[in-house]
Amino acid sequence: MATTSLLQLYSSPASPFGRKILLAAHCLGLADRLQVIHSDTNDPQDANRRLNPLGKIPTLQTPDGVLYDSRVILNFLDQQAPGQLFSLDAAARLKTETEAALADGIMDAAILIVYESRFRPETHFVEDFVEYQRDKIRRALHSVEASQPAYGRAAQPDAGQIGLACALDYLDLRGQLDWRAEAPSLTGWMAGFAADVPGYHATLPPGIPPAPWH
Ligand SMILES: N[C@@H](CCC(=O)N[C@@H](CS)C(=O)NCC(=O)O)C(=O)O
Repeated sequence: MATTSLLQLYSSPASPFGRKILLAAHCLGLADRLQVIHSDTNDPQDANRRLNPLGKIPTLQTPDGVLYDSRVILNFLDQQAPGQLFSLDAAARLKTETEAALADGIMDAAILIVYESRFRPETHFVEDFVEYQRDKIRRALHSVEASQPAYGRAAQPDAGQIGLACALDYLDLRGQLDWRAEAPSLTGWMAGFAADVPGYHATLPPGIPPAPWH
């Protein structure tokens, strides 16, 4: 690693984007360099808001400055150990970045569904908006299912695979929809990922309902 200093990761245990960073750090053998600082994105006094004007998590404080969002932080981690999160081959890297963007899109839509009930009074809940977000998740899952996924990178998942595992577990945590019904092949994929990938169990969000792989 270019720096041996401690890096402060502002996140929360339920955040799928924050988990993505923790899981990537585990896979790269960098987890002991991360000091996780619990952040409450709703708290106006939260320290994260002084670092990241958007008030979103994850945010990473490095000796050279503050990094956000999770894609940028993944790039930073990749620079410490090039070739695993993203291929060294330019075309293969773009493919992985696109897969990672798809997983991020699932998480974005899933979070908007949660916020619909968290920030609006029940009488103003807009079911059409929630369904619009659910459709994004369904289409994304169908596109992954069409690729006949099978996990086969042992302890070295790429950024797209790390994102997908975090997205599926977040759907289980919050129950926005049943991804197994949309993409049945992903149950075998998750079992393989969970068995092989270091840090999978250690980074599971608290309160996630049981599944055969955890
Ligand atoms: N594009 C951002 C998305 C991060 C994000 O939406 N994080 C959520 C928590 S999982 C958050 O900070 N929400 C609070 C807010 O939107 O103000 C990333 O990749 O880091």
